[in-house]
Amino acid sequence: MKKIIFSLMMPSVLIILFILPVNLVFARAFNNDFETGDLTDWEKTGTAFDFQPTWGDNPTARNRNQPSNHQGDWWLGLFEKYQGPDNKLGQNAGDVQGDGPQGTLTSIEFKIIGETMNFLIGGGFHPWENDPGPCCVNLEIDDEVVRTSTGQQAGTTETMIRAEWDISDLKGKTAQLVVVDQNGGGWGHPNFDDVHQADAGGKNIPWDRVLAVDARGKLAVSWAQMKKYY
Ligand SMILES: [Ca+2]
Ligand SMILES: [Ca+2]
Repeated sequence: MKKIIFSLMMPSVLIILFILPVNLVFARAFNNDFETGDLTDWEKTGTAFDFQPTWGDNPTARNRNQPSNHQGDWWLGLFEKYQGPDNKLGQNAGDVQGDGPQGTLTSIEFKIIGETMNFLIGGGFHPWENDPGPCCVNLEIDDEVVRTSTGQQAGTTETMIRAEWDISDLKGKTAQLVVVDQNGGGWGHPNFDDVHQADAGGKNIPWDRVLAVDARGKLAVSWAQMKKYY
């Protein structure tokens, strides 16, 4: 009798231990485009990101004649200080924080599984290398910068364009993105939005699939542990 009850219960135990963690992890997406309207999945230092992400085409709202070219509603515009029509901070469209504030914004960890990484970038030309006050976006592995991009050198502009890194040699590594504003002077701010990894065909890989890679490792362990009980 005990054996029958055990046999009946075992599938339920398997479902709870096997399926539940998978669902929880597979539902996970990364705030890669700031469309949460906040800095979920990112950790800031300093003051540059205190009023980020910014909402809408604020450069156009302040007659800059350099449209932001952002994706969705929200993006990182480090000169801007406008968090949308519903903000309770007394901000108005066109408000700015200027170039003064500095800081960094670091993403959660993720696996490199794509061939390339692409994103929107604009703002000042202050490269990570050879500039005492960099404004840039870096890809870091073990706290070491392995890729970096900054705004355009010729015709510096708020308007973001899509940039791409070849990351094929980094596959399997665990990485983080870091947005850097270490410049309080002229054009001392980066703009950034909508980052993706892409496959060999250039197709963006959904972030929930990227973040599920770790889960597969955990899944294999759970399954091996379950088999021991049989
Ligand atoms: Ca966005
Ligand atoms: Ca700045």
